[in-house]
Amino acid sequence: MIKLATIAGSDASGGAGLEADLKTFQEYGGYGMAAVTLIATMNPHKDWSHEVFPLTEEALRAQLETIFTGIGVDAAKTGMLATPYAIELSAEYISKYKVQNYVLDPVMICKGGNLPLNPELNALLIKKLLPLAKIITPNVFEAGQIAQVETPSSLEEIKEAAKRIYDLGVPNVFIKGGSKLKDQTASIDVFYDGSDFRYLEAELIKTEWTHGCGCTVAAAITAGLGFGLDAYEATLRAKKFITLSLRNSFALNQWVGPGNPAAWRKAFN
Ligand code: PXL
Repeated sequence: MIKLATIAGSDASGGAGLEADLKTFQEYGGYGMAAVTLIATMNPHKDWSHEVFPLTEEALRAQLETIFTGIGVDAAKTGMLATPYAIELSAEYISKYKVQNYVLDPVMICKGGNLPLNPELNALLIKKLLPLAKIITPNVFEAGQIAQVETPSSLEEIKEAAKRIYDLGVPNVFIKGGSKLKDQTASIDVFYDGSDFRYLEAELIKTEWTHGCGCTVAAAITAGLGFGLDAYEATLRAKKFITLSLRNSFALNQWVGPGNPAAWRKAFN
């Protein structure tokens, strides 16, 4: 059995965070495990505003012991970390167990969230986790923050940000969210491995129900790596996975709608 781990927040609504990761791992046929960094809740009495409840350092370390020391992984990803100790502990376990297939999804904010952007936390993430990752998967906003440029708003700017992020010491960069660029008629994401830029293009799906899709892409790449694909092959497959998921996204209520990772199995069975 291929073992896949996520170190991430729990999204009580089920669409993002470790819930999205585990659903995706399952669709790929892997065995999913999760170390919970925090619990995110959404308040139906306050317009679905988010609240975040971090778990203690002790609780996080105990989970990492279970997963990395007690079981072992073929691939792992990190999502919303939100405390310095979650970053430090993730780096400690990924290094100690020499996890080669580590995907860094640098989650900084989530839509509707009231988490303030935290530059010190982002700097720590770049210092401790970026050098350990096989691939980093920022959206355009996160790419701008990491590259220390304005949020890219053209393909040229995305490429420039990808280069800068690569130069920080990560071998593969995948910038998600090219669908948000001006005048876009297709959804274009950019993959960069230090030599070639590759554009991953799919139909532009016009939906506001995109909750959790960033997490899902990173989880799909993690699963692909765990099953032995290289970083580019894993990213190509993840792009197919998210396109299907988005084509089948749906509303949970008036505020939120997730992609649908189960669309994958329906398409192939
Ligand atoms: O989609 C970003 C995200 C990641 N992780 C958790 C979240 C969210 C957004 O809601 O709740 C736990």
